[in-house]
Amino acid sequence: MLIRRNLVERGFSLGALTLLTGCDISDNNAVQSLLARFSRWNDRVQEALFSDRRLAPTFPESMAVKNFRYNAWYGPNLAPRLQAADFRLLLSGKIANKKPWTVEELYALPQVTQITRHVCVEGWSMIGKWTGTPFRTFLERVGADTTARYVGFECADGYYEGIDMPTALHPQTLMAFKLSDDILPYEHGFPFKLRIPTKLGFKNPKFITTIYVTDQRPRGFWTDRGYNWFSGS
Ligand SMILES: Nc1nc2c(c(=O)[nH]1)N[C@H]1C(S)=C(S)[C@@H](COP(=O)(O)O)O[C@H]1N2
Ligand SMILES: [Mo]
Repeated sequence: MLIRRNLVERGFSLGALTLLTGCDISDNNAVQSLLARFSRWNDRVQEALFSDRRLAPTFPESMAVKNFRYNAWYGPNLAPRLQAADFRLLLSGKIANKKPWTVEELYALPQVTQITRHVCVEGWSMIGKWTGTPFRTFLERVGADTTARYVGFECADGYYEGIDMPTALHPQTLMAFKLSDDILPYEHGFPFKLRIPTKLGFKNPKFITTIYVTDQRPRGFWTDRGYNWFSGS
């Protein structure tokens, strides 16, 4: 446990190091490639240590905030406003039934509630209450090949992310339809977002329009900009 903690912390401080040291170090290709190599090694170790039995902490309802903070690389006024009437969730890759899903169909899935902490690398965290269907339930419904290695996401704002299959099947990984008992507001990802309490905030994609199952590791918007791919426990 202690070892895992250290590795995870080292993963985060690697990102912090890159930020802190600024241009000098990032101009240096040798240092850059060493950091990248270390980061990839770190991803492999974290992936190997990941256990689907290890749960993120949950909290009492009284600790959940009502007005959850918004974040994206642009302001809330520019956030996509996906409309229920014409929204279709597209599926591709190693999935048996690729029929697109409407909001009504999604919201008819069985649901659970969880109160967990969202941690953003930008230095804030917040406890929220999310309600939705376990992602595992959805993947089973559509006949996803759960022996494949990854699940990838494409989003309406051009964001993209991916997670390893053990994380996709983790019992706390949700397709969240509600935040604080209300249908997810537009800026938080209506009609749903992926809520993964074992991961940093940037690995929780919003405005998802396509889900695909693949053996090739999907790229991530922030990973392409220097953050660690695994970024979680
Ligand atoms: N499509 C999309 N998803 C995204 C982002 C984004 O910019 N676009 N930002 C990520 C980051 S860095 C954070 S901290 C959370 C913020 O989610 P929230 O607005 O619901 O708090 O969304 C994540 N998912
Ligand atoms: Mo974030």
